[in-house]
Amino acid sequence: MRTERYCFKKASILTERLISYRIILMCHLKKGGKMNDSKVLKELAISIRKDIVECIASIGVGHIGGCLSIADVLAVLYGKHMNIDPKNPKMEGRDRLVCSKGHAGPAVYSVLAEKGFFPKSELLTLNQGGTNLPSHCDMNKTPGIDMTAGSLGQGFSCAVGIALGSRIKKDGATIYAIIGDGESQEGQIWEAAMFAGNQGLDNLIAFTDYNKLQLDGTIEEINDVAPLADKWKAFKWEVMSIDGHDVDAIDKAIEKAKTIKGKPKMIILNTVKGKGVSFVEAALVGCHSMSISAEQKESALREIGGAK
Ligand SMILES: Cc1ncc(C[n+]2csc(CCOP(=O)(O)OP(=O)(O)O)c2C)c(N)n1
Ligand SMILES: [Mg+2]
Repeated sequence: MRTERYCFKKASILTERLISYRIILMCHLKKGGKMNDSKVLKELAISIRKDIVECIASIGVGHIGGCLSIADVLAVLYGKHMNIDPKNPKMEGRDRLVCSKGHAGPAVYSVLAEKGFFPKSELLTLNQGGTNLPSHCDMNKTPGIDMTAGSLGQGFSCAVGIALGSRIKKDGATIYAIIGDGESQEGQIWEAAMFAGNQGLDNLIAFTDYNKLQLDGTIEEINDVAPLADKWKAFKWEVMSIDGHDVDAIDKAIEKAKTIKGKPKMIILNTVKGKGVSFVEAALVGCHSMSISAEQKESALREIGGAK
């Protein structure tokens, strides 16, 4: 009995220590600390990937490929750059993220849960009756989701509108948007891009998840968007092209983007659809929406690794 109580006490102390360690690290990042940014962001990306797998496996099928490809950019945005408050998701003047490729909802839910917008256990309710986490992003359901998306092309237009509104209000917010490379075939993307470029919306930082795959084939064979950088430049955007899985490169690109005035910024993320889980990566176009068995879930979690 005494031994049991002793073990329980020890376990609670350990848990408390782990929690406070995480809080200290997160506070450190919030204050703009540089020490070990890279290590902490990489760890956050690992946690996000594991959460994505758990979340999608809970219902057995989902857009796992396009979720895993944006885990690193989400880690850098939410781990370091975004001015947000999980206790006050509608905070005035907060930075926004519009995930215009709204089918990557589970990736955004994972980072929101990591940040404490809602309990991580809710991830296991994905797309089930009564859930706050539908398969595609819905701002009326999920705390921390800034724009409903899913009909490709539309979210990005909303991001441009939010950036314009924020500039008029002078609230100092930075508006971030993530669009897909397949999504970039939508005419609406280019209408919004032209408007943002002409308005010189420098509070808008967008990312293209350039994973070279869409729902039913490669981007190149279906309707090639290359040369992507030249297109955005022609629309009066500042453009950078980086390794979308290198958290340091993503961090540096965002830092640089924030200093560039007078135009919107596009950061092209060269990514791998399904990044981090080899059977998902290997499925190529088949990983767009994929079923995940209990065994596959376990093997994916083992492969992603990490401390938790
Ligand atoms: C207007 C519209 N057309 C079609 C779809 C169906 N759809 C959902 S995801 C997708 C492919 C998107 O490809 P991409 O943007 O490259 O996404 P990722 O590779 O990042 O998953 C399609 C065609 C949609 N959601 N909206
Ligand atoms: Mg794609």
